[in-house]
Amino acid sequence: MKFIVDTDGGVDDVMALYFLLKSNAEIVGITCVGGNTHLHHCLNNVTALLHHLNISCVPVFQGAVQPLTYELLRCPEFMGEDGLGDTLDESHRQQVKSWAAEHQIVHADMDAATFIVDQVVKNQVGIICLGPLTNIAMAMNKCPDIAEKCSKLVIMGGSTRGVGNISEIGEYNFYVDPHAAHICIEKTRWRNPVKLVDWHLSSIVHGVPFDDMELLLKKNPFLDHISMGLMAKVKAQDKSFPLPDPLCALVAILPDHCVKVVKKRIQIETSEGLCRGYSVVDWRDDTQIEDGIHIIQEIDQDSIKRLLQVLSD
Ligand SMILES: [Ca+2]
Repeated sequence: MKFIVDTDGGVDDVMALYFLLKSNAEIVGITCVGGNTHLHHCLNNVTALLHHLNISCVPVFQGAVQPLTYELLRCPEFMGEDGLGDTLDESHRQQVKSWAAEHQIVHADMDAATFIVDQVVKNQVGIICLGPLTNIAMAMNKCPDIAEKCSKLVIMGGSTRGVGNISEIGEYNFYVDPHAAHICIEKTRWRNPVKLVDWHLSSIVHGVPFDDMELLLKKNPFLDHISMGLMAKVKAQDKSFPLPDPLCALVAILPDHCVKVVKKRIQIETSEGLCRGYSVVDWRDDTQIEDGIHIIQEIDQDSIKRLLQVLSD
């Protein structure tokens, strides 16, 4: 199946893209959105990965600089100013820029939402969403038909059990652009139920033990370098290393390895305040419902091992 990857260019986004590209997933394009870092840094980070892997056949598109309604809220304390822990020096950046220009990696003639509409309508591609959902909501607003055409929508976002990361109960992607999450999760009935990889799954259920993560990164100097700062921050406050975006990528290309999935209605709190961005799940009704989101609750260990193996290569 063909996919667009929509990303906000942080450390785990780059890991997810690394996993997808190394797994030979059919990526027809990468769309960037302002989130963990500013849009221009996101473009640079994605092209830095493509340069590292010497892949020049995947086009990159510029999307939204800001969320639909709120001001952009980044988290440089975790991912640095540039989204990769400020680890790439200026000469490396310049080298990547020249390479990207030479190979025409970034397509400035088409914005991300237009590319998404074009590919979904023409080719019924799926979308893997690793950042705030601004680009997808803009594509929906531009052409509501994409809901009927999109073969698969897999989203990293939300927190279905009340444990947040950017606030007490708010997960970053939904918190930053809750209006876009509302459009994509609550308002739109997609052809196939949305698959949701939430913060609870990423941090509590499938957090990777630090020893395992450090062993893996030792074998991959590129990923090790960009994740040094994040690793130190996470070690200081968490019990394990979460891989939200790589898990989202895993669910997209190996859906049969989701061993526990529930279908539930979810609403998104859009107003400012304590519960901003919260993904409110209706856990009351256990009967089958017509509409609803597939919340991934557990992924089998074999596929997690495969993910870690690819990341260490
Ligand atoms: Ca992300």
